[in-house]
Amino acid sequence: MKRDYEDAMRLVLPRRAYVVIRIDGRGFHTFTKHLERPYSRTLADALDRAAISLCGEMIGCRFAYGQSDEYSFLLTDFEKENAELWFDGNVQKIVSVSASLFTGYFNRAFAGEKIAAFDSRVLVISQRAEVEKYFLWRQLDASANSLNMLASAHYPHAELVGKSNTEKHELLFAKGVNWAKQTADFKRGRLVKRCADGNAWETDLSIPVFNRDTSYLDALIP
Ligand SMILES: Nc1nc2c(ncn2[C@@H]2O[C@H](COP(=O)(O)OP(=O)(O)OP(=O)(O)O)[C@@H](O)[C@H]2O)c(=O)[nH]1
Ligand SMILES: [Mg+2]
Repeated sequence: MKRDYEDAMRLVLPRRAYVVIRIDGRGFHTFTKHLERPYSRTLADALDRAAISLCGEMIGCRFAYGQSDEYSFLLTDFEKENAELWFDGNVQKIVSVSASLFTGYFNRAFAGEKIAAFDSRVLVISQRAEVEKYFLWRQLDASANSLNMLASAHYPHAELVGKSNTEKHELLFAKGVNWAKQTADFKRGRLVKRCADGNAWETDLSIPVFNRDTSYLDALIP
């Protein structure tokens, strides 16, 4: 049974590569229906608390980047000769346990009536420059999401369909709303990184625009 059926589905990550685990809220369009619009601090705080707890459980976690209803964790196993890979790189273990831990921690922190669920996926990236691009990509998505959320808090969906980002900025401007003046972490996302003591984890809510200040990610990616 084990060899014929379990082992047949056993997928293992390669060693000494960059591993990204992305966790994303399931159906959060509906889950967040009654939350603060455009941006909910309650939601962001609960996601941050869950990310901090998960960072502390994963082997080889370097940092995590969060925005909207998602968090991406970077794991590495090559700084030391004998460094371990979380669950020895067993993909099914990594995605199922990361999703279940994050879900548990989030629901405990959020303490809502409905239960939130999260999916998890794992990516392997071989080149450092591509890891940087991955996080630039998620941050571009953060800004796009944040503009859409702001626009849809002021205009009905039908008026925004097919509108470019520039047009959305203009529509908001017409109502005296400026996206640029919104809280930094709702525009750029948030980071969970190790505290100076090297043990605990903390959030950074005032991260730069990654492709404007490249030194920030540069210092974090091994
Ligand atoms: N009210 C509110 N909603 C938010 C906030 N951040 C994210 N969301 C919601 O979360 C959704 C996340 O989008 P997606 O992950 O693309 O879609 P989803 O509905 O979660 O669907 P799946 O991820 O495919 O399961 C957004 O569409 C928003 O509706 C927030 O700060 N406030
Ligand atoms: Mg989602």
